[in-house]
Amino acid sequence: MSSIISRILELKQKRDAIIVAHNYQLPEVQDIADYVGDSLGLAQTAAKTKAEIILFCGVHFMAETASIICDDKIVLMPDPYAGCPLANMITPRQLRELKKQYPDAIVVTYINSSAEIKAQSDYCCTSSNAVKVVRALPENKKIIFVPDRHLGNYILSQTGRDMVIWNGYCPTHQRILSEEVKKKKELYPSAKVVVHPECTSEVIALSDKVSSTSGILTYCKESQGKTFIIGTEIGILHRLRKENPDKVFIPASDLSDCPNMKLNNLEKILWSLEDMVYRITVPDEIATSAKGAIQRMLEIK
Ligand code: CIZ
Repeated sequence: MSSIISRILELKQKRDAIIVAHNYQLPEVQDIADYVGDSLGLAQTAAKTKAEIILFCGVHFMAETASIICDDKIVLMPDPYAGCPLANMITPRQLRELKKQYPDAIVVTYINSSAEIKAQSDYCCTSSNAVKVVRALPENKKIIFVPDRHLGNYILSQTGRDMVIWNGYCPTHQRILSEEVKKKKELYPSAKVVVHPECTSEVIALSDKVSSTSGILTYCKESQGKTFIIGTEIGILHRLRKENPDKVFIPASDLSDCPNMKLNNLEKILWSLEDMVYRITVPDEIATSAKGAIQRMLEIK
């Protein structure tokens, strides 16, 4: 074991910390984590832990969500600059103005958003439950969906609901081009194409399965298929290959690499535990309203 890993494990015990890592993190970060998953799974794991400190390896909105759900714990991020461009594509003022334009609409917000945006929302959703959340809302109601236009359009295609969709997008998923997916399909004709709903509608149209990261992992594990073309952030390939050594996983694009997700590394994890930085907190008033939107989502069965 490398000295950096043994020092992290030693400090983790001393500080009473757990390390949780998103499915898009660097392989060595995933391998050292106590739990690897999607943002909601990570926040729920954090909420259940008895550890005092949660070292959250992901991007800022994910650590914020953990801090909202587990307000009695210390949430640390190894790199405070690991932000999310999609979450930054709508500001609280812009959402306030949109709500004024459609005062009767129900606001559904993707988990990839800041705490302030969640606080102004009626419901939160993740990529795994977005369609279910929207289907559960009264049919006569208009729905404002923020901030991801691709996930919004995917929900619209599945539900046919009256939706106002914000024009945000994830730059990493936007880089997955339908032309590239077509070429990969020609190279691997028996492969299943499995994509994330943050992909463009052209890419989604070429897929066999559209799913969140946890859904992608489950689908590939349970499928009889042997080869899969994966349309999401390439960090997920590590877990897919580790959990399915007899299957072949091909990235839909080599460019779908999120630079923010890759800011966390072993050195920064060690420094974070040494110096107890960088603490993520959310002001009480914002946290209480944001928690309401998250709880209403969790109540939808
Ligand atoms: O909720 C998450 O963690 C994100 C951003 C994607 C996914 O599908 O897991």
